[in-house]
Amino acid sequence: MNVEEGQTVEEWAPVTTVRSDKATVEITSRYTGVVKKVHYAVGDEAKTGSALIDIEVADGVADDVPAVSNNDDAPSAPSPPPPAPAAASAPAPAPVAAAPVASTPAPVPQAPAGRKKSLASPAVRRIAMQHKVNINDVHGTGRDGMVLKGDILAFIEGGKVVAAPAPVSSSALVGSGASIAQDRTIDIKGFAKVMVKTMTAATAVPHFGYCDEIDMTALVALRGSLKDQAEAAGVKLSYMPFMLKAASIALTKYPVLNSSVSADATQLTYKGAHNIGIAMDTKDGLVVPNVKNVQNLSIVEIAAELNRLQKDGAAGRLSSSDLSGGTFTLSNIGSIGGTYASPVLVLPEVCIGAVSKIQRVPRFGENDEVIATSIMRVSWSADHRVIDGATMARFSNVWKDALENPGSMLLHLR
Ligand code: CO6
Repeated sequence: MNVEEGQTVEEWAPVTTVRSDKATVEITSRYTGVVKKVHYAVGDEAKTGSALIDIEVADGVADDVPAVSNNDDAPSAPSPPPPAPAAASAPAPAPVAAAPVASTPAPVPQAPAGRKKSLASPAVRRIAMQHKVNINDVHGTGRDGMVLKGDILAFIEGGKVVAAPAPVSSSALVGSGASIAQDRTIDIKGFAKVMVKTMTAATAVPHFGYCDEIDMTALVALRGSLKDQAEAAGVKLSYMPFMLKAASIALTKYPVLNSSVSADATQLTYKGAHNIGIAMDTKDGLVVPNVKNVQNLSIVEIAAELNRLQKDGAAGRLSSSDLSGGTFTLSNIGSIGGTYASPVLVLPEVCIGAVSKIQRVPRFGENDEVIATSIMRVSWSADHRVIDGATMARFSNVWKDALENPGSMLLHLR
């Protein structure tokens, strides 16, 4: 919660962040007024349609501007507010666990009665809120006196306020290096709570594993020669875009691996789009956004979309669309380390692959000479109800061949 009882809150100011199993959504205030009641604590699960906070409006008539979120998943427009002094309530989104937010800003000073309200975008209001600046005190230099980000920063630099401390994520406790002096029990919340649900359901499906090693020597050289060029065009080019493209090529050949099984396991749907999910390690935990329609994208287009997802994932800004509709998943645990893994399916998908760190290791050449080779391992898991080992192995061979001979991917240029 960004607000506490007794605090003055401005219309559009961020009230809290909520998280569903599909997206993280910021809820902004519908009204300017005083927070009379906060209904949920950080980490609570809010019921759909229930009030998050009660706000007493200051001027006797509640504003009729609906709350919006910076996310596509904003709740629908609210019902008309009650007249003051009745309490007005912010809407609750779909079943959620609120995101952990540690710092609670101090009360924002109220604007003098009768003062004209400043114009500003929600993003600028958020910056003002974060820095405990009353936006009505800031001179707006934009059109019609609109307050811009620069106006807030200039106001702050004028020495009027002290910046609020950065919010601390609960995951900052994980791997912090601090030893635990005493046993401590915490609630499982946020993405971890979603993971409990999805992984428990997934392990009810019979998985089998299949592993292989890929000679990445040619791809390491190719990426090395293209990396700077891509970077000059504003795109960070890692190995993942090549792996996604290679997967799409192999899925075209073996479409059953891009299918989904109905909940009652009576139907199999072959998916037209190759929406390839990427397991992503974020400060809030594991998320799996997907790159849509990889079959229609060039490698640099895949890289650009991956860059965006990584940026949005880091900022906790992934949308419901980013997180849904996946048809196949890759997990690059090798960006952290490791050799082999046992990935768990992202239901209702039927296949997931985890790749290892690329390592320089000795291998024999045709004449038994020892060659320094860049090897990456892949560990596939598939739904054994509908996929058999031979299909998995054939698919993996096509994927491996594309990565070992990256020039062949030119044939699939879009
Ligand atoms: N080997 C060697 N070097 C690598 C590798 C591997 N596998 N992966 C990345 N890199 C390099 C990459 O090329 C970049 O190098 P430079 O461009 O030269 O700087 C660098 O490492 C950083 O890459 P980055 O991680 O930023 O980008 P990438 O596109 O490779 O990966 C990501 C994006 C979102 C997949 C990754 O950042 C990430 O979050 N990985 C963790 C995924 C994860 O947590 N998986 C676990 C899911 S649960 O699978 C599971 C079965 C269990 C273990």
